[in-house]
Amino acid sequence: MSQDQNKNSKDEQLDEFRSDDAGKKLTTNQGLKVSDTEHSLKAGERGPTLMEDFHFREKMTHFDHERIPERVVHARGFAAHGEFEVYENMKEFTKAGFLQDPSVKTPVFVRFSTVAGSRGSADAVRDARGFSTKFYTQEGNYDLVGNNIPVFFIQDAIKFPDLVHALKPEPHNEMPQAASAHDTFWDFIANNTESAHMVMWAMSDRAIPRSYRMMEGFGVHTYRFVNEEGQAHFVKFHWKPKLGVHSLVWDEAQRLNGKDPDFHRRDLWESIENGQYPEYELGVQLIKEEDEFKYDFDVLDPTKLWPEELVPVKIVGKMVLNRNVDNVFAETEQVAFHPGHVVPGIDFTNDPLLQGRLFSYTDTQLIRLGGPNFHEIPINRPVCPFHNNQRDGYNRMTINKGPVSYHKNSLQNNEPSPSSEKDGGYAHYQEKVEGQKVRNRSKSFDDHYSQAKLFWNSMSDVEKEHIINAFRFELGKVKSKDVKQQVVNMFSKVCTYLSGEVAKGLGLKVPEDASPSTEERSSEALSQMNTVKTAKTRKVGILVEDGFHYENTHQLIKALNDAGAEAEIISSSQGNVKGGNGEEMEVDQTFLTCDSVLYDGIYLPGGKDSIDSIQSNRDAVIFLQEAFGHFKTVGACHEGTELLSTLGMVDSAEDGVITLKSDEENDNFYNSFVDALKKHRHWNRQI
Ligand code: HDD
Repeated sequence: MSQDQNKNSKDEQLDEFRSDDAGKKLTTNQGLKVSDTEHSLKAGERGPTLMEDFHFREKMTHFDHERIPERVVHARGFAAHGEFEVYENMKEFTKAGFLQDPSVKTPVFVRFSTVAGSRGSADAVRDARGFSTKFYTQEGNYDLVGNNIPVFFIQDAIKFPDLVHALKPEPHNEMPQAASAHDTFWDFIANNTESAHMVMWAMSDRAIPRSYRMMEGFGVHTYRFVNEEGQAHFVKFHWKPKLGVHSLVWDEAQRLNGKDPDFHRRDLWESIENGQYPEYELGVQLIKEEDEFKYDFDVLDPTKLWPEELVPVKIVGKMVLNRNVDNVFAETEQVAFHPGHVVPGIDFTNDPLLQGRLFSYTDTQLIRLGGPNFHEIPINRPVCPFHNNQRDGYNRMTINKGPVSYHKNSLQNNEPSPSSEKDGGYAHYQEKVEGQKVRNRSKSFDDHYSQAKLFWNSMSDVEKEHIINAFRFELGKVKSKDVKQQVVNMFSKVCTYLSGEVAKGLGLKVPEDASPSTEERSSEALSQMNTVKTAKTRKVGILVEDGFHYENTHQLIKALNDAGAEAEIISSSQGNVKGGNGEEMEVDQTFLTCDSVLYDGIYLPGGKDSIDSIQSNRDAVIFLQEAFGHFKTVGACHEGTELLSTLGMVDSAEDGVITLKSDEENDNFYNSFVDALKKHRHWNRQI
């Protein structure tokens, strides 16, 4: 499907800056046609290069300056264009223009990222994921700069440099890359216990998403919606993926980082190229201003979520990502997000983490993008006009006409002139603030453990086991026994079963006076077991060799395609593979070019020769065993079923092992395979 049909006002604007070199003559940056770009100008064929070789100098100098500093956090990211539409008029709550008219499509640019790793690190690491959305609205750019975890490690922005120093590779040896499994991170956690809640999320499956298309996004902070009448609501933002929330398993994630370090970006890129556009619904939780103190958490505390059972998520719109970037550096790398980019109708609260972010993001772009004119970079330009008296600076592109660049003036009728609120001028919400200057935190931020326990209570047994193993893995990599013990002591305040199991794996003790949280509530929305289940966009690997059962393979592919899933033919060599009756199929991947971790399910068609070859191919057998070990749907027909049972994969629909022994059960088989694929994983095998 052509992405050209998804053009919008932002794309039209970007068109002015796009350059297509195909069919063009090579020139210098000054437009001079170049006669040769393979040989530098020399004094004699074997002589030295001449200083006057302007083409060499320009080419080399530009290359020498190609890199810019990577982001201090969220360095590794990938982005796409799309659009957002609101489902219903939101004027009761906010006057934000892009949330009024369901017929209006607002262009968006969304960048997903990991937090800790550098730009060249791998995708499937254990980490929070960034989820940043730039809405190019008619009232200016609005940025929702969130994560896939609804809470944060710290409560005050002044601690952010400490957190990041502890999380990033240790400075003396720059290890480990893109991982929190090391001493300084866990030392920080144990000594900054407000992090307990987010650590629970980071140790859960949420931190190893199956796809950017299958994770939630959260604005994290409490913001304010303000309507035309000046009435305000506290608001939290959610992105809910239409494909549900799904994760990898840890062993699979680690393998993926070697087999395909670009797994998540490839997944996003390919799904957009294939026209399977990722969709997310925008949800809001709203609390009336007068209910600010009604809850047992402080609405300003970014380490707390609002349980959906207490404050339901109202779904208000939908975002579709339908266009890949043309150039990753120009767009994904140069995009500059900022939680302070707001539009009328959206305002801040006094969340001390948010307040500090409002400073940090412009500051970081100044060094990263080289000066104060980064708003002029094409990807950052609003689609509405912008005018002010700011001038000059590195890389200024706008040519401002006339002598006046100050306010107030009479020479230019006092223009550009501020707008009244009625005319769209931004007016800050008139919150009453008073107090003494203090450097401390409100007592209402003191409860570090109740919501960590709420999260734990909400997990299924399988999810709990994953969390225990994640703690064991991470702390198992920590060298300081003292730090490990401190962490076990800390999480004993969440749940002594959790800390006991972790301690058991690490040879540590749970303190006798732990006094764990007494929180008994749970929230269904927090467990991934309750998410949307669909076969759409799932990828199935079909293992075949010459002599395979063509008809059953063909039918399974059809059933998968009908359900919106995809299949790839995997064999020992590229080219065509022959079916038992001479029919041919093109091979997509070989056992060398792919791996089971790249698929959601595996199918093994029958055909004696094909199965004999697969059985004697170590790579193919490992392929099957790994897929089964990662709880994926495994299916087979005829002779394939025998190989599965030889490998200990017992035929059981409940366990996601779907087999077809006789052709009479055909229809049932294909439907059962697709149904099993919908379940994402078959945890019965774990219990
Ligand atoms: Fe941040 C980048 C999300 C707290 C300082 N942050 C950055 C990005 C995301 C977040 C998604 C990548 C943006 C992109 O794709 O370009 N950050 C969060 C969330 C936070 C948070 C959800 C807590 C609720 N951040 C936070 C604090 C500070 C920063 C408390 C500092 C006071 N964040 C930055 C930064 C970055 C950044 C240093 C690095 C690159 C950039 O801004 O553009 O300014």
